[in-house]
Amino acid sequence: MAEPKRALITGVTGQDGGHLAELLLAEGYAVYGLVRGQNNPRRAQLQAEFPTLTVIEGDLTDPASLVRALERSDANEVFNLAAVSHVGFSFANPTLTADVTGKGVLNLLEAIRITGRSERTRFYQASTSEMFGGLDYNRPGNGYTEDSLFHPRSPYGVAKLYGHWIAKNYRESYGMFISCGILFNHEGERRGKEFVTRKITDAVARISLGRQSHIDLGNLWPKRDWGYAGDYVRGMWQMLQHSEPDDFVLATGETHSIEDFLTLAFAEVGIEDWRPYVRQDAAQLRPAEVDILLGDPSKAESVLGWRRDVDFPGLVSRMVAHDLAVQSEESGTRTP
Ligand code: NAP
Ligand code: F7E
Repeated sequence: MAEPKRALITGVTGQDGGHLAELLLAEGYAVYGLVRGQNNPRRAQLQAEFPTLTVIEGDLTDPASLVRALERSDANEVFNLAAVSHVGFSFANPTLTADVTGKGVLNLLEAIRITGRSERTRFYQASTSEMFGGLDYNRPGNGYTEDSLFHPRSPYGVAKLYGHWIAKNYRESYGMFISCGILFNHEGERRGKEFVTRKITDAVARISLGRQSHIDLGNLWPKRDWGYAGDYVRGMWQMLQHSEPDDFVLATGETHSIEDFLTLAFAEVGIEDWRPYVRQDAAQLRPAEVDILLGDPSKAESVLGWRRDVDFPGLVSRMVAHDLAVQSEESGTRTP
């Protein structure tokens, strides 16, 4: 019987890490997940959900821990999902963001090289639409492609651009199998509540159950190309199964404002006018905003056969349904 493929996921405790672990375990992989910190609160949750996943302790800023993680997992496929990933947080923590989201990529690539794994390891780098910037003089037209101009608008976007280019450089310099997925916003039940979509669906559920009065938000006009995370991790995996390493945009080809998201989310609980429930919170404003993001996934669709199953209304609907179920259960357990 053939040996199972072995995958190492960094950022396994994050949104995409959970979806990807689920997919790879279902595909029969032996899955290893890098978990940071001496007492990470998400570790127990991860092990409860995926008992067959092997946790390896390590941190993208600690090169020796990455060497050990590669030696222990002996992974054929490495998915680098770990990052400081919140754009607002990156403005307040720019050096940390550069160290983890930027230089962390280099640390992991070097660890692959110095352990002699360059030729037998396929590497996925989690690049992002935040590299495009989406502002007046670099607007998306019919959608950003793999060849569009980059103009990042945050320490996060700048750090990701370094990660993107160092990954491409290692592909070109050392012939390594490295693919970069330029992923537009993707959301779902596993999304952190620090991101606007989940913050809204969590609040909508609480408001409808009388457990919260309003929601504090920043800018409501920015537009994003929002897809479902489960569809996007399938695309990541497809990139590493392809015959050649390359860069691919994953997006829906549609863009919607935060106001659009609010309208659909509140409608799910029968509230037609969301305005009385939303307050402006200056603390959520960023020093520079990304006005509009829209991606063109044609290359991934034609070369990889990637497609998305969940559309924008379907995404909002499943997130609200999930948060309603979570909140109802919590209310239930508190009822005497
Ligand atoms: P996420 O939920 O914020 O997860 C980030 C992960 O990185 C967490 O597991 C976190 O661990 C880990 N991490 C942070 N600092 C670390 C460090 N120093 N060493 C090791 N691990 C560390 O992010 P996501 O939404 O799943 O996104 C996955 C990747 O795709 C990220 O690189 C993100 O920047 C990128 N991306 C995301 C989107 C999107 O819309 N979701 C779009 C484009 C690109 P803890 O649990 O310990 O904090
Ligand atoms: O903000 C506005 C905010 O934090 C979306 C990350 O996964 O996708 C994500 O980055 C928009 C922005 O996501 C609040 O100003 C208003 O215009 O949900 P977000 P993001 O910044 O687009 C990209 C592709 C990534 O790569 C990142 O890792 O919503 N906004 N009010 C708010 N945003 C937040 N978080 N909270 C608010 O209260």
